[in-house]
Amino acid sequence: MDAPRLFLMLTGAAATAAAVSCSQAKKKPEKPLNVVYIMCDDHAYQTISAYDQRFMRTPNIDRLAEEGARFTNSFVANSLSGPSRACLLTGKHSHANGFTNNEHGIFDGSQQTLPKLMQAGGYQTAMVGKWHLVSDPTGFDYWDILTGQGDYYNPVFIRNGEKVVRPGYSTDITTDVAFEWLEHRDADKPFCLFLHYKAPHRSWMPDLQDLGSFDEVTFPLPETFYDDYATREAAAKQEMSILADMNVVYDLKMADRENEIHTPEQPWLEEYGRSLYRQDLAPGETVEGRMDAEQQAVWDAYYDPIIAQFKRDNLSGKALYEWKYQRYMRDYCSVIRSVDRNVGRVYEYLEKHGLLENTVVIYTSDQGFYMGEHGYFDKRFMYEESFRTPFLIRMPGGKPVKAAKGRTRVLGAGFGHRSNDIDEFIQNIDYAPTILEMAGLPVPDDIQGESFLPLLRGEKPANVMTSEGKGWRRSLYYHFYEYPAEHLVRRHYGVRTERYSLMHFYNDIDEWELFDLEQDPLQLHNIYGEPGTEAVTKELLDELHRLQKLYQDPIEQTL
Ligand code: SGN
Ligand code: CA
Repeated sequence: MDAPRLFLMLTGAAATAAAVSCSQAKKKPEKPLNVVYIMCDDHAYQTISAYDQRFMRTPNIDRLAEEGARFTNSFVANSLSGPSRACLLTGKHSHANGFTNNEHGIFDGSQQTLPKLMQAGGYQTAMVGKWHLVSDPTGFDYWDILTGQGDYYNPVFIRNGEKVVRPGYSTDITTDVAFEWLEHRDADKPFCLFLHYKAPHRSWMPDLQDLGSFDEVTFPLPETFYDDYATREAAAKQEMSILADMNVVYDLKMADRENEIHTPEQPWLEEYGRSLYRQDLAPGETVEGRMDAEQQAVWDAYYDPIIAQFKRDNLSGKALYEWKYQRYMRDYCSVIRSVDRNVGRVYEYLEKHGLLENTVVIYTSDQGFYMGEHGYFDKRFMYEESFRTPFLIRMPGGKPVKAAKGRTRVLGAGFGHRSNDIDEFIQNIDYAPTILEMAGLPVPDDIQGESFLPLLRGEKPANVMTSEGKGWRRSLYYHFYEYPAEHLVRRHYGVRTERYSLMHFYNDIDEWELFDLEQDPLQLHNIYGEPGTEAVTKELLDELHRLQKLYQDPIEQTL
């Protein structure tokens, strides 16, 4: 098939924007559309200032939204790395693409995927950075992936099957590798680049130049920080509590070269934390995935006085809990500074090479993340903070999208409405069909997601079968499987509508939770089974069953 043409596929506002800014190019042949898909690992929308201004500024990421659209209701299908990546690649829910959890999953790379379909449509495809799907990537002309979770310092990559250790900081290097590939690509063909940063995954190790960036900041505690989980048994049953489970050594770096920190409540955890953490730092025989001596010296010079102070203060109880939160936020936000800087580098590269006019740039994360809400870190739950994921898109030409008036929805903290906000529900199974449609390529019938390109054109799409007939999606399906496993979040599935979120935790627990997001946006009060909720519960259960049938989730058979 011929390389697709940008102006054939983008009609309406976005295409006009591109056409106007390229007006002098009328006589020149139309340029095909390129795709740069940037995905971070665990990037909470709460720490993107386009979404939330309580914590930090991300000017480069925000710029993408200003020159395109901000999706205010963007969700994942299964809030975990491998499964999310599999949803992106296939446009299908976890049970359908076969990759349900990180612990036992091996992605079946022989199946139909987005990069393969792009290749077949004349695209050059590349995957750079975190892959996390165990089997070797397929469908990419070039792949250069971090091993497993990847390392922050001097990371090991596998480049088309061959091991390469690259000195420096992971986020910078991942961008450098992408630039290197762009330099050597065939400029006569369009490209689709997947740029997947490891950052800001646990244990939130900042670039040396960003150490201390937030030392003067005292972060506000989230409203639900002291959640007592009353009415929510499943919410209480987890190991992702900042107080109880975040490790002061492994996560918060409170061990210097000589000393061990002793926490009476969890001595084994501290021990585990120390060996893992210092191992990441200490230069061993090689620096693969570890710091070299010079990097370590800068690192220790920053942390040593903080460790000394921590020991002197000998905090406990509430004071320790809040101290942990502040340290967590400082490290995490410092890691994001480098991500934002690198998004700026990508933008500059595209600008310098005249690619901004015909390249769509997407910024997202593999899932949301808790920044202390409900007292948590990590993700997994169908609760809003981890069910949602940021999704910002810069359209070719850079003109803000004029979104069709959406319906008013319950939004999270810090959202103020903008004219280029798209409020309709999108989910990560929609990315593949959207990208295909943007590229002017056919979307195979077995893809479960829907293209949201019409939303970007300011149109109201009518392609999804909803409970009320055809229209755009009015409910979302979710299914999380990784249990028993780290963090101990129980298996659950559920449905979310504009107003309600219903979830069922199963396996070694049988718990239903229902939230009225209009009355209780913070999800503190489970109203499942309360008198007066019978009708809405029935409606939601019907919708849940409809979605499980539609997507053919085998769990439907057990209900
Ligand atoms: C690691 C982390 C977990 C995290 C998972 C999954 N532990 O196992 O805290 O939930 O990754 O994250 S660590 O001790 O290795 O840091 S995911 O984003 O890859 O799904
Ligand atoms: Ca992740």
